[in-house]
Amino acid sequence: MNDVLRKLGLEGPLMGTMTNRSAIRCHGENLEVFSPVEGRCMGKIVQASVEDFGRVAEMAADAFLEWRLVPAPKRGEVVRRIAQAVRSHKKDLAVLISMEMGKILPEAEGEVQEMIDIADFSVGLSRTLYGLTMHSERPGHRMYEQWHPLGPVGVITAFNFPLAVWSWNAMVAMAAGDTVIWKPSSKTPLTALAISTIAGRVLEEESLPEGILNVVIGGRSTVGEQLAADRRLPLISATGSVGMGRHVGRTVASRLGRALLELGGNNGVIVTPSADLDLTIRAILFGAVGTAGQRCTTIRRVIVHRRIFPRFRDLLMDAYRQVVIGHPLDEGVLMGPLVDVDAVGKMRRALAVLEQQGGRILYGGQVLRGGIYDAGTYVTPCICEAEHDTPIVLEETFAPILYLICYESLEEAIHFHNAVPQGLSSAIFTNDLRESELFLSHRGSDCGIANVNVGTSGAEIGGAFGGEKDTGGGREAGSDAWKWYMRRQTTTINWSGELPLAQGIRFGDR
Ligand code: UN1
Repeated sequence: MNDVLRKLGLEGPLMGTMTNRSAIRCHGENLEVFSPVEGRCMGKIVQASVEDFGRVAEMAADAFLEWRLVPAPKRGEVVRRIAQAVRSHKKDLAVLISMEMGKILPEAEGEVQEMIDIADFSVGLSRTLYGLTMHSERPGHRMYEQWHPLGPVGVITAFNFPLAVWSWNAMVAMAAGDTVIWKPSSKTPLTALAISTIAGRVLEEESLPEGILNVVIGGRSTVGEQLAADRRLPLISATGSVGMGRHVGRTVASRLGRALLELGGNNGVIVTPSADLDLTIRAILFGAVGTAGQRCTTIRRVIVHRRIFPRFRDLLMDAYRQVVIGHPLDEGVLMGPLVDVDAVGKMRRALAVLEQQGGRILYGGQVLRGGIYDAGTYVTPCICEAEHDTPIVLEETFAPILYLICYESLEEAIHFHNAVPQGLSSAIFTNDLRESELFLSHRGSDCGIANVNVGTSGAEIGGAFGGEKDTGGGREAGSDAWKWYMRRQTTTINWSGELPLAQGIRFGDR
């Protein structure tokens, strides 16, 4: 591990801010970063104070004035070089992610790949920031809309995707001509400093001004509050819990800023009698147990037709019994630890509440002990039986707990599916065209993502990512999500020599 930290430039006492590649002296409290894998301290960081944040915000605002002048395709060229640099550090970054938050190495490598993909996407984007042209109702007039860089953008991210979520924002924002101030989760600051060093080196080699990509590591109540309230930041993109999003959303709204919120999910899948059960079980296993149930896209509810319920339940329990739980860097391990002991406590409490509310644990949910397990962060993934409206089922517990719910008709299944406050990702497993079309129709899933015969997690970057209701309504990553990061301007040009008014208004005509 020390070797990886050295290769990524993370030795010695670390500062909690970076502007491009330069660390700024910080004056906040010390932060010790513990790995959930063996419970050891991985690094120490002096966090940013409110004043330190202010200095970084000023630099980001100044850098924006220059960065926005670089032609978009040239900005794309810088992003392309960052993607290249990430490719050459893929393995080291993945090991760091695994050790810092516990996901298994293949998933951590997938996360780094997700950054490479969005960077490549943003290179193309830098030449395709298209605006529409429209026909004017007035003779001799031309109308079109154009997209300008927006400003310095604040990005708040969670521990579970310590690299990818920032990159969906930062790479797109860079192509758009914005600068970025990133507040990573205090559980995963090392990954943030590592990628900032890699990207910052490219910015330095390109002789770009300090302050294009910035990190500020600090508490929610200090740095987080300042970031959300700072009028210099026209857009705040926040990923995390519904509670955090509500708070940030309120603060940003009170200054009439733009908030892009990607919050909790409570993702359900419907399994109908025509489903290919082998494929379904494999998809659900990845969706529910992958990242130890700590993705916002994790499958949390499976709504199964009564006729196939017993068979489905038994097959799924068999699959869960095969899951190897252990060191996330070891081959063959499918599930690493939860992010910390606190997360284990929350899982245990949710299971106790479920039982009080009439639900039943069918498999798993134990805290493991002995050897590496003594870190206290390893659990067995859990399958439960519940009603669709059992109160705890309506909440997102960020842990590998899966609720099985029984249904009779597809209309009822869709009702059960949509009857939760969150609306991120969803899926149906069926080989019946009518069932899948109903699920995808306006009478079907109410989520931002709706899949057929594919689980709810593991989305590709090409699509817009985000969800409805308590998930916050934001869209990040591909498609036209870039529009959040730019300022739209509608333009009318009169080349006629006359002054006809729109709507046929005559005003003081002689
Ligand atoms: C998240 O958990 O916040 O679709 C993001 C997925 C990943 C991203 C998840 N591409 O599961």
